[in-house]
Amino acid sequence: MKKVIFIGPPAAGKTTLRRFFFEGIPADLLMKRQEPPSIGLKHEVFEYLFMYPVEKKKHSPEKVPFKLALVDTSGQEMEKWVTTQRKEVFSGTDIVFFIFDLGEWGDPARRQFICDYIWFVLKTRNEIAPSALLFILAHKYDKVAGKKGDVNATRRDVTEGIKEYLFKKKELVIELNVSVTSLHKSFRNHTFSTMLDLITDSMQDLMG
Ligand SMILES: Nc1nc2c(ncn2[C@@H]2O[C@H](COP(=O)(O)OP(=O)(O)O)[C@@H](O)[C@H]2O)c(=O)[nH]1
Ligand SMILES: [Mg+2]
Repeated sequence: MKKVIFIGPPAAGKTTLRRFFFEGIPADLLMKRQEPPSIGLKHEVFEYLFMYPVEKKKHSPEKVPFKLALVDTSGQEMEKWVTTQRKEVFSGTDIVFFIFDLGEWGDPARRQFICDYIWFVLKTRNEIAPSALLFILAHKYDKVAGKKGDVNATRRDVTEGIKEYLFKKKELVIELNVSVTSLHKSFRNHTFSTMLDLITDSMQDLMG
């Protein structure tokens, strides 16, 4: 059983992405639905089966059972979140998706919070699940895209911003895997294939 976690600040879009990607619920329907935000550390677990296309020499598609855990934490709780729940969430994890709202990236205080959160995730990953892969999703690109939006420029800006923060504040030099996503009409196909590529590539690596 593989374990995937979706982690990040509340309202980043984790639940929506889960339903869009794993449950095939139309994005328009998801974006219309206003669910009350959950308060406090929320840890939900879902079980899925992931399938691969038939390979030449094999007769049936490969199936990989995996567990998806969704974790929300707000600022104050991150500090408190140090013992049992941290272990429960990270132990045995194969893939970590860190999801944040790009609409917050322009605000220096929120940007710092996001970078701190990533640092916390990296630190916890290193202690509890050092071989887990980390993928950062800079989500809700539609909020910042504008008319001449350039996904790659945004991706570079976010990647460099996080790396610079980790270097300056934490003396950490690290390569990061950042993808820009959105469920807006014009980006949802890109988002779906980005997530599919990240998951299939890493599942294949994990299966050896
Ligand atoms: N503009 C925009 N809003 C989104 C997108 N994805 C999700 N949302 C909205 O963001 C809000 C929070 O989403 P949710 O999945 O509940 O966040 P979670 O707390 O991380 O699970 C909801 O109102 C969603 O409709 C997106 O790509 N663009
Ligand atoms: Mg949620």
